[in-house]
Order: sequence, then structure tokens, then C-alpha cells
Amino acid sequence: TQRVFSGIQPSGGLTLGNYLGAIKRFVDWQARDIETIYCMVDMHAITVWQDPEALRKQTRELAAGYIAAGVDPAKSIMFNQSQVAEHAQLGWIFNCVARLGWMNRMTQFKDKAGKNAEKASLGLYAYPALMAADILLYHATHVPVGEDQKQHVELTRDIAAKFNHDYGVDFFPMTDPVIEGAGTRVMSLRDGSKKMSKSDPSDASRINMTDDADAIAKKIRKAKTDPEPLPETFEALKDRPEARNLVNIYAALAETSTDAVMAEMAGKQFGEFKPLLVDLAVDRLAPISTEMSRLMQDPAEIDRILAGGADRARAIAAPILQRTYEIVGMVGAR
Ligand code: AQP
Repeated sequence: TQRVFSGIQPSGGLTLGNYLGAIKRFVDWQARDIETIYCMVDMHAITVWQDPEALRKQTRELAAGYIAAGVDPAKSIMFNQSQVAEHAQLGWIFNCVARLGWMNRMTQFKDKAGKNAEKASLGLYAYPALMAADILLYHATHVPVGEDQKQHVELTRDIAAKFNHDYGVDFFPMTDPVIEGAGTRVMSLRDGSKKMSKSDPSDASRINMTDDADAIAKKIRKAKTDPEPLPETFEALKDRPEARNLVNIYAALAETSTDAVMAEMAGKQFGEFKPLLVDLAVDRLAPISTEMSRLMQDPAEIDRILAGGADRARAIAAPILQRTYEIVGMVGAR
């Protein structure tokens, strides 16, 4: 059977990058006839210190963002990771399967830990093993993610393969990362070589899903560009990362290809293109932001949805963890 799993960290407000790279795709998968499981990965979020009150608020806000964007809790299983203890339990087993050498190659750890890796948490280093547990706990076959997570999903396959090999079983499936279409890599509005990120210190670098129309317009108007007009093809934007990023965002929001955008916009200066992008972005994002604030007025209802999702998630996860314990040789495993 096919099953989709994906998650987002409640480590800050949602960005346009999270929306286009992840949530929008979650909604597309939900429309297909496949079981979909979407998680707010709060245990991943604390690999970098989070203020407890902020973490609680961000988790609920993330849930509101999923729902506002079209994830339906009656169709998809939606929950926060810490409510299903099996994630941590399988995560430990995978800490014992993954090799240090594999972890040392993870570029996200290097990016996030920065120069002072000695001060990074052990959790940040082990993050990809917990992520493998998130996915394999449900025997997920597909993981829709942005380009930046590809390496972690590949590591998930390595962990599954090593577990199966070491214990002589064919238990964990090989999961495919699904990275498709425009918007899989949304870049900072201030620097076309950096990804748009919720933790970037510059608020002008990103569009937050809670930004109102004025804020969206201002950020796009101020986005870094160059003085050249738009060329005929997307390929010709190869060495113009900022311009490329705006076209990419336009294509993803308009649900069309970058080539189609170029065919329509060729010859325009950014002075003309940016207002069109503002209109499109406001049109697509403002209803989501309005719905998010409405949902946030009833946090108890969000908590009920997450608790219900956790029960459904546990029903799938518990037998898979029990079987894993049995394979590994834990006494008492049923
Ligand atoms: N800029 C992006 N473009 C496309 N997809 C993106 N994603 C994140 N940024 C972009 C996708 O969003 C999902 C959830 O990401 P996450 O919150 O778990 O972790 P992250 O990738 O570390 O996101 P951020 O915004 O950069 O958070 P911080 O600042 O806390 O590190 C993933 O599917 C990711 O691909």
C-alpha cells in the first residue's frame, strides 16, 4: 500500500517556502486516493532551543496553517510528533543503526550548527535518524519535501536498508522523496543563494504565511533583483538567482511552469513584473492568512484535532514499533 508522510517543524512562523515546498503539495497528495499523514515535528524543533510558550503557539499555528491551506483533518492524519511516543522509541533504534560517518555528511547539520559545531545539541546531529523514524514508523512510501530535505530522505533509505540487512528481514520499505514542480526551492528575497527560512534573522528575506497584503507587497517590491528585463527563457536566468527565484515563485503560485511564465513575461522590467507578482501572491496567500487567524481564535479546537490525529497515528505506529522490537530482540515485545 502507498502511504504519504511529511512534517514541518514548529520552529517559527510558516514561510512561503514551507507553503510551496511542502504544504501545497500535502494538499495535492490528499486529493489522490492515498493515505496521508502530516506531522508537526515538535521534537525536531527543540534540537535548537525554543521558548516553551512560543513552541506551543507555533505548533498550533502550524496546524492552523495546514488546515487553512486545505489539509482536511478528516481525510489526512494530522498530529504533533511528541504525542506519539513511538517516534522517539523507533528513533533510538535508528540511532543504533545509523553510522557516525553518514551523519557527518549531512549538509543541513553543517549549515545549522555553523562554525561552532561543538556547541550544537546532540539532537541536532541525530535529527536525520529521528526523521527516518518519523517516516518508517508508518512504512511511508512517499515523502513530499523541498529540495533541501532530499539528503535526509536518502539517509532514511540507507537506515532502512541497513536495518533490513543487519536483521535479515525485509521489513522497512525504501521510501521515495518526492520533489516535483516549481517552488521546491524558494530562495531568500534578500539573497538568491540562500533558501528562504523561518529562522533567517531578516524578516524582509521571507514572506510569512501570516503576513497581510501590505507586508507581502512591501517585501516583494523591495526584493533584490537586477536591472535587466526578463529574457525569453527560464534557462537564460541561470546566472540571475534573484530574478530566477521571483519567476519560480510566480510559477508555483500560478500553478504553471516557469517556461509558461517566461513566455508571458519576456521583455518586462521588474518594475512591471513585481506588481503582477504582488497581485498573485496576495490573491493566493491572503485567504490562507485570514483563515489561520480565525482558527487560532479557538486553540482548544486545534488541540482536539491534534489529539484525534495522534490516536489515529498511534494505531498505525504501535504495531510497527512492536514488530521492530521483536525483530531486534527486546523481551516483552508482543
Ligand atoms: N525555502 C524553501 N523552499 C522550498 N521548500 C522549503 N522547505 C523549507 N524551506 C523551503 C520545506 O518545508 C518543509 C518543512 O521544513 P522544516 O520546517 O521541517 O525545516 P527546514 O527545512 O529547516 O525549514 P526552515 O524554514 O528553513 O526552518 P528553520 O529556519 O527552522 O531551519 C520541508 O519539506 C522543507 O523541504
